[in-house]
Amino acid sequence: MNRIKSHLLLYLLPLMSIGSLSSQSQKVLFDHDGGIDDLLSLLILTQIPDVEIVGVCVTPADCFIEDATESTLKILNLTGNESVPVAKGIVRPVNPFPKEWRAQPMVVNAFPRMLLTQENDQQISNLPAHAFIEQQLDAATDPVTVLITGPCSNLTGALESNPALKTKIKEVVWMGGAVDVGGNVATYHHNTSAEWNAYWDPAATKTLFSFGLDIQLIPLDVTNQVPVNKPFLQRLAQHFDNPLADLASQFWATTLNTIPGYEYTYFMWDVLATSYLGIPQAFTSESIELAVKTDTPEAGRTVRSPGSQQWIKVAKQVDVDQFYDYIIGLLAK
Ligand code: AGV
Ligand code: CA
Repeated sequence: MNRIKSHLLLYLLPLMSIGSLSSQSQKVLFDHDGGIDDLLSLLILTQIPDVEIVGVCVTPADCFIEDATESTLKILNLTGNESVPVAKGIVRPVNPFPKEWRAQPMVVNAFPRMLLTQENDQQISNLPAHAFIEQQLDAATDPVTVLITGPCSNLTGALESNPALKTKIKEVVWMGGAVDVGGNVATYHHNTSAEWNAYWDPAATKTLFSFGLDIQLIPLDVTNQVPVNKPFLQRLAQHFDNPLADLASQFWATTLNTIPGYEYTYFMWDVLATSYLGIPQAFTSESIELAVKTDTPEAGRTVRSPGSQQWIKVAKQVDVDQFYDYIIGLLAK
């Protein structure tokens, strides 16, 4: 009898530890805006161990919503996530992205693997993204990590509507802002001090910082350290027999013709922010009191502002090798 019991225990132990791991899994609400690296971020997020994606929002910022929703549903389908709900954003931009950038995701939907993958429209929530976030936070029993790789208008809208929901948020990880480096907004009526996600809706950025949330910013200060480069693509290409690595390689290949005049390099902006969920130890951050400018010519600028009491964790450095290795490891496993 005892022998049987101990055998049973041996058999059950691994299952029990899996069970306790999954209850410790990070619940993640992901709000992206359909750029190539946003879609790559979704692909990568699905591969991070112990992450449970509780919903995906698509903000019509660096994309056209139809294309980006299609890509989102297909990526979720390809990775076995057909039950994750998807919500479309309807917040309008104050400063829209250039249309040439917004059209980039159209290309990826024409890749053979994407054309051959079904999308499940049943996954689409009947709520617009800001209301969906409100609903998801309201229903959450565990703290939720909100990962944002586009403008933050949906989360700001949700918390404006119901400020008490901020207690449901463990942490906001946001690719946005530029603190001690120049921005990437190069357009009329701007002095290039802002980053695009913060500039798209400067007032929403300002409000987000005022809620007193635990915000981990992944600004240009740190994303500038991780360009999409040929050595990385060559390493990933070695794994072309792995469908996910192959697809990701093709996504990244479309970014090499980044439009001169803005910047010549496509960075792993959003992918870096996403990796923070898996390898936070690779990042060095500084807690900084920030403020957000909302007026021309520096709308959307995130600036040091001692005394503002808006303490934000700002990532300043990343272990670049660890980051690239981590991404290859996730996509090629
Ligand atoms: O500012 C970086 C943000 C990231 O969320 N986006 C791209 C990433 O998804 C805007 C952006 C800046 N430069 C760009 C951008 C470019 N050259 N092409 C497309 N989008
Ligand atoms: Ca983005």
